[in-house]
Amino acid sequence: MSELNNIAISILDKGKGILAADESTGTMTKRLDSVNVPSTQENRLLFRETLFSASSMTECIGGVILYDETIKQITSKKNKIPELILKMGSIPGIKVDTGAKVLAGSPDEKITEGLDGLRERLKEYYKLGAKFTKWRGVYNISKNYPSKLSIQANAHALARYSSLVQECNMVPIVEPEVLMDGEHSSKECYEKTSEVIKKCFDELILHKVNLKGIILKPNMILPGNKSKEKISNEEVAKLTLECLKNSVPSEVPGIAFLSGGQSELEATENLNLINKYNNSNFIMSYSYGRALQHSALRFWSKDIQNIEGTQKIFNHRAKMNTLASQGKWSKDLEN
Ligand code: 5MM
Repeated sequence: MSELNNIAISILDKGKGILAADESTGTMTKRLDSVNVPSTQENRLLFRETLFSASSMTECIGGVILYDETIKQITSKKNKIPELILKMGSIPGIKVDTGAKVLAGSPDEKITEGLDGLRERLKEYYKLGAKFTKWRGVYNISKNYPSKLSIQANAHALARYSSLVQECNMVPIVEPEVLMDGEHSSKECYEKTSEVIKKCFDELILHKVNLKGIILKPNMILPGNKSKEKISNEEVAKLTLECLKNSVPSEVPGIAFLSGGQSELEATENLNLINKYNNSNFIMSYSYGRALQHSALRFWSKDIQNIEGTQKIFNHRAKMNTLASQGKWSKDLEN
């Protein structure tokens, strides 16, 4: 079991973070549509291969979360994708949930599916080279939500998933994402996120998950994106730290935040302040999708053969976030 702890720590060690490149084909198609690039298998591979062979993969990216299609693809240089990631000095991981579906009994909410046949799929991914996995539960905040039912059902699924993943000798990333969408206040985000995370740990403990061998991937504490409330980055950092200190058991080695729709700069600045104020033993790093790829994707879309230029942009974002994971980022480094 200390093997799992070693994997978790090596993914997040020395300011390293995670590249969440696990967009399902539907989400990736939306991303590519937004920059007018056709969403073909070849283009999805080309963009991802461009990122996975960038130099920051060695210095900054401790792990990459892949999607089922990507983990099975072969690069232009005839390498398997997990081999390329390993060769660059990073660790391949895989998203194993099959998506969030309407929750029966509370149809305005979602339950993440994918437990049926999971044990067999995990064995296959392990053979393909995955050392860690990801499962995301989603919760929306409004007057009556998240309901007890969605909090309970998603925590149960996250725990059953985690326990199967550890049985297969991989590290589960546990991602309960309280969405930023809505008019809610930062106080409501704080309260709901605390409740969601506490319930997840109750279930993880019940399912005998080794907490030293997981990574938690939570949202930061922010007001909703349609809220009138404005809070400073310092407040975001302090609220986030307080929330996690009160809801995450101390055995958990690392916390890797999702960006959740924050701009690239906001996600970096907030992470930096979190690390400046962090007086816990948790490693606080990043597992960003949009906040690592947005500028790189826009640049790449103008000329999809400009590998070097795209990598330069991606390397910069990765470097900024790795500095932020150590509380060493400052705005002037952005230029
Ligand atoms: C990369 O996006 C992942 C979701 O893809 P699907 O919705 O297609 O399954 C997502 O789970 C992601 O890993 C996290 O939400 C973090 O991404 P952001 O963009 O919020 O940092």
